[in-house]
Amino acid sequence: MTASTPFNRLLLPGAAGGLGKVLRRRLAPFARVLRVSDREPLGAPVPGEEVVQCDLGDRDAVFELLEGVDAVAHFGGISVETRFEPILQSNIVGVHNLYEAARRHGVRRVVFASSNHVTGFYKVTQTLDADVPLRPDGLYGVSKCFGENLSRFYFDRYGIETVCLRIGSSFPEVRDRRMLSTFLSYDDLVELVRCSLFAPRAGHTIVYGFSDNADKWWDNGKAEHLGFRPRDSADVQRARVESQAPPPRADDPAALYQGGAFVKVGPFDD
Ligand code: NAI
Ligand code: 15L
Repeated sequence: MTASTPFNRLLLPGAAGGLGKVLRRRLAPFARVLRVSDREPLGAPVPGEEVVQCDLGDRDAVFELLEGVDAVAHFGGISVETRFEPILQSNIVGVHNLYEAARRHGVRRVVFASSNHVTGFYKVTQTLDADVPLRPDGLYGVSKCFGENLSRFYFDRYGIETVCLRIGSSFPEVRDRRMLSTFLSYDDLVELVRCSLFAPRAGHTIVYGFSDNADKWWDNGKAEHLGFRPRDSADVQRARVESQAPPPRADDPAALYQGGAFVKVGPFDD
């Protein structure tokens, strides 16, 4: 499979989300049919699209969703720290439903939107690679650890390839000082997804998703085979960001740890 031989049917769960809306527009050339899905309404399909409204927590619906699909770019789920119940349904039960359906339908490759929050309790002074022990910074991060481990199992046991994208912060622009390290531009996100879908050999790969920012926390040396080369950088927005707010207190946990404000959220169920 190369970029010149697109997939027959590529599935995009999470198509109504912030990143899903971007990918819905930009992944179309990668497949004969782009099947977009979310539990929220998605509007009418454009030519070359199929639209399926589906909750990932519904096992039978997810089984149907994967019918005829040969690759998945999975961007659906809870994307912030919150109570355990919604995280359980969307990011744990939902991801299990997705992989079981992928196995039964013979899907070959999944690109899984993991998160930097699987290692959010490392200090900002540390440089991490794909092999560091996980240190999630909340229940959301723990659920992404589950997705990474589940996808490892489905590769070792069933041969379904997955590229886990430990995305930093992918937004239209750099919003704060932390994002000077974590920023992933939309163009670089699309390129990372393209590389992850079409690399001749993916196996089970973990890659951090960040642009060519000067202040780096992550080392993607173990994902060289994807061929991902970011072209953008947060640094062109540095002056604006630094003028907007003073530096945080050095003893603020949100400044000490890579997970930023996520390390201070919760608990929820007291
Ligand atoms: P988002 O919250 O804007 O979009 C997530 C989408 O998933 C929503 O449209 C929501 O309706 C859908 N969803 C949630 N639970 C569902 C369920 N049970 N069934 C079906 N659909 C469900 O999040 P965003 O920013 O677009 O992120 C997309 C993915 O990338 C998420 O998995 C997130 O964890 C991950 N990610 C995003 C980062 C970013 O900077 N935007 C950073 C790290 C990871
Ligand atoms: C994430 O995992 C979230 O989905 C996203 O909304 C951002 O908060 C991002 O991490 C981040 O760390 O900036």
